[in-house]
Amino acid sequence: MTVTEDRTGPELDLEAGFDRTIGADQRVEPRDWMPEAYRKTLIRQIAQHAHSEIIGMQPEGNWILRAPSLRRKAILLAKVQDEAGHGMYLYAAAETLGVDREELTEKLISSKQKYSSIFNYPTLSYADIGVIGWLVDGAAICNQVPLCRCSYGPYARAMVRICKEESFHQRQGFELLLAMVNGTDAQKAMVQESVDRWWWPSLMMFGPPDDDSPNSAQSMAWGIKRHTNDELRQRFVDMSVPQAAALGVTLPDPELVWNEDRKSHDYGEPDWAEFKAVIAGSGPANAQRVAHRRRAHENGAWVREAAQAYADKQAARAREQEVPA
Ligand code: FAQ
Repeated sequence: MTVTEDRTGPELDLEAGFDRTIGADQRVEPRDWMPEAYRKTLIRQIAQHAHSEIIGMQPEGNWILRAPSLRRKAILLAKVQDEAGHGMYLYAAAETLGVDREELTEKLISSKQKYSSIFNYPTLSYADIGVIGWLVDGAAICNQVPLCRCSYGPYARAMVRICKEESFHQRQGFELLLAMVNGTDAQKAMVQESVDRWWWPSLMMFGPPDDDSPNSAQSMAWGIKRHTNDELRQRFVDMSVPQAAALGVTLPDPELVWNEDRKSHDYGEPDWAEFKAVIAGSGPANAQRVAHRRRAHENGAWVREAAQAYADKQAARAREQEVPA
């Protein structure tokens, strides 16, 4: 815990208290004093993360009606529902910083806040469902496990549960791909074609290279991020190579090779111009994703109004029943 804000003690150095908390690797909690820039950075990152979970339901949701069996449909439905739950925990974590969920949704549907670049690519085959589980959830886990130690308590705690579920998602993706690569030649080819499309966008999920990442240094100093974008990307590459071998698929990078000196894989450069275009709104599915989210929000207006009317009625009843002291 940090020093709680106490404006009656003028000698109290709030910033020094915050710095001590960060220096001691302790958690900052919602009622603790925090620099405005720390609050803003967290709101930016947590909101982007929450939006990603919510928008991330769309590419997978696209296959619920076309899943090849009842079992696969049930698995996919459960996964998509989990993503909705993750979005809700994360919006709740953002709300502890003094923003409103409604305001964040408005910023998403007016494209004023970002969501992960990865969800701007279309899901063209059923193999994409397995590859999203394997690579996209795999990348999400690499990035998010360290966030369980984030300096901001509510975000760190939300990440613990989310990571458990993402691990399960990753396993189900791998299991689906294992079934497909052991199926017909056409199924195996479908998996390879999907890996070819998703590999590079998955590497981009970790963000720009470290020397082009304006937020990393400060976020690391504050204990929001625990590793740089490139460190996590490297970890993901090293983790994925043996998994690709187990599946019998090729990762589409001719420069991918084991480096004995570094005890890591060397790999090629992602297309950063493509990444910049996608996060600027010109990816293959940006317009469709945001329009779909906007429509869903508008169509849900009556539910929010009904819930509000019910809450108002309950509050009025509770007031009527209050016995005057
Ligand atoms: N996409 O200075 P940095 C999931 C932006 S959840 C879009 O390096 P930072 C679950 C960045 O915001 C996936 N924008 O930024 C799932 C900044 O822009 P701004 C989401 C990106 O914050 C699975 C600018 O570039 N996960 O997959 C991206 O220090 C399957 C400069 O970058 C999270 O959000 C990107 N990939 O590091 C759901 C994890 N990368 O705001 C369904 C939490 C960077 O200044 C199915 N977030 N940008 O205008 C993080 O760890 C960090 O925010 C990074 C970026 C690492 C993403």
